[in-house]
Amino acid sequence: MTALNIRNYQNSALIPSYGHTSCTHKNPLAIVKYCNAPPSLSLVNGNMNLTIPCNASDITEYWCPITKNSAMTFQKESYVAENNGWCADGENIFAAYIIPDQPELSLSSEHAYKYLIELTQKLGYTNIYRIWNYIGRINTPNINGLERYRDFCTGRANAFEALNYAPSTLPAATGIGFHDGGIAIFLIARKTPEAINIENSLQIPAYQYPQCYGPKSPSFARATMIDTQDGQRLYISGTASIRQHASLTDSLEQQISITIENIQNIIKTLRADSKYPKEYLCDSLKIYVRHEQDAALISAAFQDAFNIAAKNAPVLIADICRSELSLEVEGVFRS
Ligand code: 3EB
Repeated sequence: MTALNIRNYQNSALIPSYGHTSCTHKNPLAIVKYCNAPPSLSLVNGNMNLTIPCNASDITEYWCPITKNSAMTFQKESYVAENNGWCADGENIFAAYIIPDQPELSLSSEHAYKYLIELTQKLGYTNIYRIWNYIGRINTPNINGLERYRDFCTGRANAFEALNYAPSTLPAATGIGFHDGGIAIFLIARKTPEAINIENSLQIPAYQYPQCYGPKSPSFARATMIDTQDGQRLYISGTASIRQHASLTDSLEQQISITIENIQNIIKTLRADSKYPKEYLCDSLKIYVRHEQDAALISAAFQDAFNIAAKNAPVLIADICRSELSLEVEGVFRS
């Protein structure tokens, strides 16, 4: 496997967009469909098509490189097998791994993470700046009685430890559950090395959660920011109603307002630091809602709080990694 040497998109980054107007999603590296279908990977017109099983939603997400000159076209290189694949443009890579369902998940999760990290190293896209994890039946026990999310977290942490990742170098991530399937993991990475991982002063780092949440803590930062040829992009991790390490779940309204404050606090902290830009605009959100009947209230609150149109803030009906939580929200902001 050799990656393109042409840095035709130097210092660009992959961002998601949604909907069906093809002109605004020109030349994607990957298209992710969240719909009622089994997990799958395929190559279509030179880009990767990834299906994530999501019973109650039908969302299409396009991963395109951003550049100042939007008319620019670029070469792509890709490889897709049954359970893993990638598509790259010389600066950016989108890589995915599907783990078939099984009674115990930590060893296969460790293997998938090692595979993906080593793949990015081999191809030269060493700066992994954002990861997504979609886990079938996330809140149910595995064959040994350990919750499947905690089982997955163990394997993921073991992979990062084995590859000598210091906790502070872990990128932003999302951990979400769908009704069936094993695990689908995808990541975005690039050749330009710098990334800033950001924590939230209202929460303890996830990688320091106490053991009551599982044998190994979740491996992710609250946000990752990278510089691009078109300003900064801030990738906010899946964010929920958690303060320090405890879930706050008195009411749905409380979960909404705590989650909004958590995202706002990350941005507020950046704005207060003279090293970083002063203004951040919301490019897109992805809103995960456990109970379909809560979707309208939750999505209206987030559209309002972050001044974002509904078409750029899709709602997915999904399970959240802590069974007591009703929502989790991720997003991309620009400076
Ligand atoms: C939390 O803050 C909520 O395991 O990759 C959010 C984002 C959550 C990512 C992950 C989990 C993950 O702990 C859950």
